[in-house]
Amino acid sequence: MHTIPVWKLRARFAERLSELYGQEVPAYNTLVEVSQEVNERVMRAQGADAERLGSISRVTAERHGAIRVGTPQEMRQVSRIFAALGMYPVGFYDLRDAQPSPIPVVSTAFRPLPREELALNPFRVFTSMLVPEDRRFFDAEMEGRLRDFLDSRTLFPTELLDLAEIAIRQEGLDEADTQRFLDLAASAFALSADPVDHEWYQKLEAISSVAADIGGVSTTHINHLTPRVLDIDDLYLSMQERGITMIDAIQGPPRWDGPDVLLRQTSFRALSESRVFRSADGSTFEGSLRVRFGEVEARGLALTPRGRDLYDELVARIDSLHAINPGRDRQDIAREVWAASWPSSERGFIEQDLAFFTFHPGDGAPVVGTGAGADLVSLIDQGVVLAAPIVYEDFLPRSAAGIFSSNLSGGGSVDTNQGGAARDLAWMSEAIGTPVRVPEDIYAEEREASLRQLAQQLGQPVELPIGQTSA
Ligand code: OOG
Ligand code: NI
Repeated sequence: MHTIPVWKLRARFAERLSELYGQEVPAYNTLVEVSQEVNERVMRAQGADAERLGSISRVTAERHGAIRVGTPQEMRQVSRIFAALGMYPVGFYDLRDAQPSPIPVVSTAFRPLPREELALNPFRVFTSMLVPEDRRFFDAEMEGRLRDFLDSRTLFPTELLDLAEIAIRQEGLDEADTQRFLDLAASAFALSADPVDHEWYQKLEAISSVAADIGGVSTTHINHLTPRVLDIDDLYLSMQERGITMIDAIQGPPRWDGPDVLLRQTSFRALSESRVFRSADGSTFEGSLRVRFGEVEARGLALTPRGRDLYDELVARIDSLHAINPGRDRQDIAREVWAASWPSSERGFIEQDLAFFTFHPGDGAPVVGTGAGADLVSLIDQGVVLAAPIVYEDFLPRSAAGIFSSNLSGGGSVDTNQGGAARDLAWMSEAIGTPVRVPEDIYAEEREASLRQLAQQLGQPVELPIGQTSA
């Protein structure tokens, strides 16, 4: 039997979803087209530098999608489908206290873990799960009705789940099973033609349109598919030139002259799609829903916990400066704060332990082993060691909240006097039945592994700056 390896299943699945989403949401095709134009422009202008945070073949194929499910059981099932594609849960995001609009979900992202797998195909899916037990959103009666509704539906057919188990066991599938698996998986993520119970949907929508999108319909669906661009400011303007209205701003860090960090995202608003509804008397009628949108992203350096603390502090500073001076453009304030607070080069990020890198032998003359730990920054300055940035592979809760809320149809209702159900990474791990990894732990392991190897190659231990643990 010729086995299609897991990474290829993942790449083919990402392609299938891209085709599907392009048919369902044609503006997505424009977004992909413009993203490719932007990436080609950046490649022409910057040459090899453009590929510092990922090869152009990776970036061109790179997508993230998002789905929303209702129950731990649905979460477990989808986690098996993703495991078959070599994607595992990373990060815990609680969007219930998001501003400006709280969303009754907790989320994780399924993605490949090792660098080599990411390089082969980095497909990831931001996956949110409803919290019907949260009394700030749902009273006991609504919780009960939601549970009954969710427990009675089947998102993923048994045949699909069985094929996922085979793929996990065999680390791939033969061609016939691959095709069947991809057909079933893509159709599980497609928009359903099932009539939507109008009264029930509206009742949920009054609480939260995300709750309605999850618990008001009989299936799940991919709600956006995001290409990666090398210049998101160019993309933003180019989309507007094509007549597509984007949300007000790019979410995340500002554009500036130093290294990009984490993640910058922007989107166009959900478009109205026609759907069939069923009214209380059983008759059906054609209506429309706005839930699916287009998003695009640019990725930067993965920040260390120290870098992340600084990032969070700066975002808070930008917020308070903006609150004092609401007439000023937030982006202008952000650029000033950025320029005043971050080092302007990757070297500075290494020196101050702000971002993750891997380290490799360079062409510089090898230093004679002294036995003592050699200082990494001076080895880099001497050309003995080369630093390669680790790109941020995860998400930002604030941008996620911004993306969610720019697409909400109504304000929803939240009763802040009620208690919320406790949820955290440990809870999510338990619910999925597989450990949810902490993003920074994965980046740190990668850095450690490169330092261990470097120490061997140089024949002497190498020390990270500012007392960071080294190999
Ligand atoms: C997910 C929104 C979050 C991102 O890129 O931050 C997200 C959703 O709308 O379900 O995809
Ligand atoms: Ni997204």
